[in-house]
Amino acid sequence: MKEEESLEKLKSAILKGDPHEAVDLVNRSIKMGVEVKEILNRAILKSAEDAGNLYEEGEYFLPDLLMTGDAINAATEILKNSLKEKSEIESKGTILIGTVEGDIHDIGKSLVVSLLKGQGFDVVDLGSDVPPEEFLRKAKEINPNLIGLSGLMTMSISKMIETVNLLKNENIQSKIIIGGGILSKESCEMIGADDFAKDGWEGVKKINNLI
Ligand code: B12
Repeated sequence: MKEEESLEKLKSAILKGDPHEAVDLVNRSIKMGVEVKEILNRAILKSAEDAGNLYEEGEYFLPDLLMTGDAINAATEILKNSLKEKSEIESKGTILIGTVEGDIHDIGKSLVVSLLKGQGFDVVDLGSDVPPEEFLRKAKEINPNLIGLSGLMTMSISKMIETVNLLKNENIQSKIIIGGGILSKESCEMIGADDFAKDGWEGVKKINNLI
């Protein structure tokens, strides 16, 4: 099987919501020497986008989205180990991260966590559906160099604004980066964050610059 064919099959397996086939195809792609970033961008993120479009068009329903989510989760779980392997000994800084309140999407955020750990950061992951007060409480406790807020839904933007406002009003000095496909330069300015990222690699690059 060629690289292209393997990634095409992986996309179909995810869209079918078949975690076992997805895992098998990720392993096969890795064995073939396909880079982790290629597997993610060309197959996993692409199928997530396709599933989202099918959902918007009324072709997919919530159960389909759930099955796709399971397959994405299973596929990314294997990649996380490869992303973490490069871990350095000395810490580059501490990062507090979580998905904002009302939003349970956490697959992308967890990938970013793995990428950051692989880059040598200490990461404290608050999980998903995290209230602004929880970000504040933990920020006061660990004094992170940077706080990352994740959100995939349009309505998460207002929660990001609330969270950033609370952190700033309480004089938290950590840099703030927001991530998720819905974000733009304009929404980033509106939210009051220091920067935003549409994907994990861009995020890591920007975090390295911010810290
Ligand atoms: C899988 C999925 C689900 C799964 C989530 C499982 C899980 N544990 O996360 C389930 C089925 C549970 C789900 C539920 C819902 N979903 Co949904 N879901 C998706 C889907 C198909 C894929 C998301 C995904 O995992 N992508 C793969 C990961 C790897 O990519 P990512 O999350 O974008 O992350 C990358 C970047 O964004 C970035 N990043 C992410 N976070 C951060 C943070 C920082 C700090 C940085 C630097 C970078 C960064 O780096 C990551 C790696 O590159 C998207 C479609 C899409 N286009 O995104 C819809 C989508 C996000 N869902 C949507 C909706 C509407 C819902 C529901 C409301 C449906 C419903 N009727 O109940 C619920 C929401 C429930 C809630 N309260 O949160 C909409 C949101 C629309 C909008 N604009 O508001 C989307 C866009 C689908 C669509 N097109 O309509 N969903």
